[in-house]
Amino acid sequence: MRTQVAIIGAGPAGLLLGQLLHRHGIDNIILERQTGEYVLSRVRAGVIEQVTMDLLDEAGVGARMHADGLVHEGVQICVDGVRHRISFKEMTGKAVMVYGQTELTKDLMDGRAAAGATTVYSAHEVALHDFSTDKPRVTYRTGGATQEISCDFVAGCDGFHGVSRKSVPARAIASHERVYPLGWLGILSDTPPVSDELIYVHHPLGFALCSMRSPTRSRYYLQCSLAEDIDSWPDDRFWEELKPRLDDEARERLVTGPSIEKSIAPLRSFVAEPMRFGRLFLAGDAAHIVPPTGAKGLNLAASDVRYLAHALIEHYKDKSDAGLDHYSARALARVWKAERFSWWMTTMLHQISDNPFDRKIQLAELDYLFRSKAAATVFAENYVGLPY
Ligand code: FAS
Ligand code: PHB
Repeated sequence: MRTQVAIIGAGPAGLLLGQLLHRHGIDNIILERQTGEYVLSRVRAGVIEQVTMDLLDEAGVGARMHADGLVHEGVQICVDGVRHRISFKEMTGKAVMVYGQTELTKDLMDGRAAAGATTVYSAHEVALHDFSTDKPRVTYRTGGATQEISCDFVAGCDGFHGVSRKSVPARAIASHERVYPLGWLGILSDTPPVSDELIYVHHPLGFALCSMRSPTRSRYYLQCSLAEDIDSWPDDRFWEELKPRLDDEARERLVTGPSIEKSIAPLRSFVAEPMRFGRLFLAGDAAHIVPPTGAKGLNLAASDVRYLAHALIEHYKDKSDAGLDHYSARALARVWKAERFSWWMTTMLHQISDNPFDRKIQLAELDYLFRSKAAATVFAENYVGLPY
C-alpha cells in the first residue's frame, strides 16, 4: 500500500490530523491498535478550548459539539468550604466548552467514515522503518498477515505508551518528567451535576473535582494514592469519600447513583524533545503528558495537530518545508506553557506535601488568586487556552 501520510493512532490527535489532511486532498491512512469500540469506551477529557473548537469546525466535525456542548464562562475553586468564582468572560472575553472526549472522538470517527478515509483497527505489531530517509515505511499485522505501507511522512499520534516515540534512537531524543505521588479516581454517573460550573476543590482530605458531561450526566474525581486498587472502590465508598470534601451547598445538591465508568489515572508531567525525527512527527500524548488538573491534554493534542496539519498542507500545496522545519519548536513553545499551568494547578490544589510550610504556600497562592485581578487574569488566560 502507498499513502502520503501514515498516521499511527486513532485517538483525538490521529483522527483530527487525518480529517484536516483529507479536507485538503492529502491522502492518509490511520493504523489503530485497538478496536473502534475500545477507543470509544475510554472516558477522558471534558474541557475544550476555543482554539480547539475552531479547529474542530475547520475539520467539519464541530456541529454536535455546538449543539450538545455546554459553554462555560467561568469556573469555581472551593477552599475551606467556600467557593470562589473566576470569570473567564470578565478576564479574557472568552469561554470554554464542556464536551466529553468520547463524543469528540465519535464525531471525528463519523467524519472520517463520511469522508471514506481508511482507518485500520486492530492493527498489531505496528513498526516504523526508514523515517530518517525520504522513503519511510510502516508495517503491521492484521488477520495474521504482515502489511506494509510506503509513505512520505509518518505522524506518531499513538499516545504515551505508543510505538512511535519508542522508535526514535535514544541519542536523538531527550525527555523531561515529573511523576506526582498521586492519581485521580474518576467516576461517571447519570446524575445531575451539583453546580452549573466546574468546582475544583482544595481540601485537607485531598483534591476533588466536580465536572459534568450534560445536565443529566456528572463526572467526579477524587485525589487518591497510586497504591489504590479500583476494585476496592465500590460506588458507595466513592460517594462517602467525596461528600466531606464538598462545600455545604454542593453536598446538599449531590445526587448519588450507580457509576457507568470508574477508573484511576496516574498524574504525570512529561515532555519529549524534539517532536520531529526526519520524516516522523510526534503529536499529542505521544510527545507529552500533562496532569489533567488544567484540562490541557486533549487541547495540546489539538494544537500539535494544527501546527502539523498546516505544515503538511504547506509542503504539498506550496512546496515549502518551512512549517515542517519549525513544527517542533512551535509546538513545544505552547506545550511548555501548558505544562507549567498544569503543574501549577496540580501543586496548588492537591495534598502533596506533609510539610506545613508547603500547605501555607498553597493557601497563600489561592488567597492571592481570589483577591488579585492580575492573578485571576493569568489563571483565566491559561485555562481558556493561550493563542497559537
Ligand atoms: P490517545 O492516547 O488518546 O490516543 C492514542 C491512540 O493510539 C490510542 O487509541 C491507542 O490505542 C493508539 N495506539 C497506542 N499504541 C499504538 C500502536 N503501537 N499502534 C497503533 N495504535 C496505537 N485530558 C484532559 O484534558 N482531561 C482529563 O480528564 C483527562 N483524563 C485522562 C485520563 C487517562 C486515563 C488518560 C490516559 C488521559 C487523560 N487525559 C485527560 C489526557 C487525554 O485526554 C489525552 O490528552 C488525549 O487522549 C490525547 O490524545 P492522543 O494524543 O490522540 O492520545
Ligand atoms: C472532565 O470533565 O473530565 C475534566 C474537567 C476538567 C479537568 C479535568 C477533567 O481539569
